[in-house]
Amino acid sequence: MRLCLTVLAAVFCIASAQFPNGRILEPPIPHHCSQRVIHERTPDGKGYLMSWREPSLQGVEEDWLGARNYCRQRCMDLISLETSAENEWIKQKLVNENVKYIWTSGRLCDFKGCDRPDLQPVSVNGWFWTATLQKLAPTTQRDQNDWSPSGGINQPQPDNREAQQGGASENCLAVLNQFYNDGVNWHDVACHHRKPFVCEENEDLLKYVRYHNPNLRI
Ligand SMILES: [Ca+2]
Ligand SMILES: [Ca+2]
Repeated sequence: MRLCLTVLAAVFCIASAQFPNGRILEPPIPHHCSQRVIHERTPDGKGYLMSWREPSLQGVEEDWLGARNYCRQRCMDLISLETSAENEWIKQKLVNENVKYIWTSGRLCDFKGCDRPDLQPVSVNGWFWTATLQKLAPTTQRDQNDWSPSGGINQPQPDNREAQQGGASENCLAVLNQFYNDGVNWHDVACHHRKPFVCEENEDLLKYVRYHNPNLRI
């Protein structure tokens, strides 16, 4: 399977290859979309939900897929940090609100279709924002991303540390707040860890649900 190029396709077709353990990437649920909670809006009007501010999520942390699915059921997805402005904006929230870490939608391409020439080597060119299917800059372009210069074994991120130590591959992108006394910045982390998360409204999911539910206010 290739990386799906449209979000409507992505709603249904990435899941099987990405999550062989039977869990799926879930589609939006119209009534959850219409009742989605927005904690913050950026100047361009896009809405965000912070899991730690949501009373129904008190004490709840999710693994990467669980967090994505919570967001997607609400016509949102995990936050994608496409611009430096958005990155700095969310980092300031983590500092101000004393949040240790969050999941983002960033992921290393690690499934069927990732042998595409432009993704090679995958450890450098294979990171993308799953919410928008937009590639990140190569990990070697340190001024075009916010990977931490350090981590659990004092190596620049992404270091795939857990796999190096015999554990799971670190295929998901989290923002960590001084976890290794290394600032607030990006780390590759194994996707099974549970963390708070930030959802960002997803225009394509909103469009899709609006189109199929013309009478619902979304
Ligand atoms: Ca974004
Ligand atoms: Ca790491």
